Amino acid sequence: MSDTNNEFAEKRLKIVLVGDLGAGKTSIAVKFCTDEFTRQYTPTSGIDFFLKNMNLGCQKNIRLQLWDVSGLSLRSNMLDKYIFEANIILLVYDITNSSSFDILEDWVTKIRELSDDLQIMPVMAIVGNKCDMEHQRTVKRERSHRFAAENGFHYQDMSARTGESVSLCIANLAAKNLGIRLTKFDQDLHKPIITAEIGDSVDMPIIDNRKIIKRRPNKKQMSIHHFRQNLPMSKSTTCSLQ
Ligand SMILES: Nc1nc2c(ncn2[C@@H]2O[C@H](COP(=O)(O)OP(=O)(O)OP(=O)(O)O)[C@@H](O)[C@H]2O)c(=O)[nH]1
Ligand SMILES: [Mg+2]
Repeated sequence: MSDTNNEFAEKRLKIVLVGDLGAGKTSIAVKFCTDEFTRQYTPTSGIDFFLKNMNLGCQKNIRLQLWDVSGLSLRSNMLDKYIFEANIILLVYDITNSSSFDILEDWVTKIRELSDDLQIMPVMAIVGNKCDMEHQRTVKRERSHRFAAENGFHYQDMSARTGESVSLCIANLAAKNLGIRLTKFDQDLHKPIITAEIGDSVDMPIIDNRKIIKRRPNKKQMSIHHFRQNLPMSKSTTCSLQ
């Protein structure tokens, strides 16, 4: 097949999200696929599926299937089916809840047992979710980074609420899996436009090395349009009241 045809040939990746109840797996999948977030917690029963097409660098038409596994599935006899032929597994924990981090050890052990027969090992990443609540972090960074390094996994903090690093993390892992090199420009396309609710509990101390200062009291919403440094029109970060 010629390079041009190859560029448009559909590629599929199966991405499985696992981790404790309430860690934020569904919220990450929803944010990634629809750019929405809800505070309401509705536990996933069994498994949910999400689909998104994306372009990565010069590779068009990548079909990402997200398998959103319930936190209860650690003890389910369906888990082997859920992770079968996975290309990427995201092990999600909540940075404000230590037990959600501790239980990752059990998830890793179980997945390793079940992956024994697999021909291709999936790319695995530890995801520290809810990083918009940095002030309530109970799992030390060194601990989570060490755990990832000891197991040979990638590591990423993210927030399904603000969207920070959600798309970028998945794009980077997908690109790695497909052997695609992403330029800084490609990566910038996956950085979110972050919406902060002023006077609310969202804490975003540093975004792209720029400090965001919350002003209060103010009940209005502020959108922080986060212009990307490398785009032609991007010279600054602007804030606007809606
Ligand atoms: N502040 C904040 N809250 C979040 C974030 N992600 C998820 N939540 C909240 O955490 C709760 C649980 O999120 P879910 O995405 O349903 O958790 P889950 O991992 O899918 O849980 P199970 O389906 O039970 O396994 C919900 O109330 C979400 O609104 C985040 O990044 N920041
Ligand atoms: Mg869920």
